[in-house]
Amino acid sequence: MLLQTLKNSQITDNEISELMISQEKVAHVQSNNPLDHALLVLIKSGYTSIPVLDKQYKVQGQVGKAQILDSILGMERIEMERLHEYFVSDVMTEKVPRMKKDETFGKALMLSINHPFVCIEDNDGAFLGIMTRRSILALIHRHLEKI
Ligand code: 2BA
Repeated sequence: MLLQTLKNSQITDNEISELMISQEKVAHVQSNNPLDHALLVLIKSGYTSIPVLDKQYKVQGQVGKAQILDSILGMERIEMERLHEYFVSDVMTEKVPRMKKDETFGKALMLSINHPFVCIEDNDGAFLGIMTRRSILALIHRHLEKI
């Protein structure tokens, strides 16, 4: 019933843009960045995990605090002095949910079940921004209020 309502409701281009945090506001790193830089960006931004982009602003994957700390976990302590030995490419995962801007809201909703954010790309694969679980839930809430 809810899904049908959402499928039938016209989610306009405007709303998709509204949902998206645009690229310039998304905290991100590049795969050739040293790991200490990536940890700094993650700590300063407050996010658990952020997109990894290449020089052409194409999505390569994502990296999170847990992966970084795991890579420098010693037998008895976190060996922070080893941070500069690694690059983002050593610990990132290429698994990142992604979709094109003109794909359906249903796809974004489905992806957000298992992922806190979805990367949005244009037809050439350039990174446009992210759609977060929070903005997807907010849109559903807005549509439910209209029923
Ligand atoms: P998390 O970092 O695990 O954040 C989970 C939720 O906690 C966020 O959900 C948000 O509601 C809140 N939160 C965390 N850090 C925050 C902060 N610095 N300021 C305000 N609220 C904060 P969502 O907003 O749905 O975001 C889902 C995921 O999308 C985040 O997961 C993060 O991985 C990513 N994300 C969100 N905004 C981002 C941005 N501007 N740059 C990079 N990644 C972002």
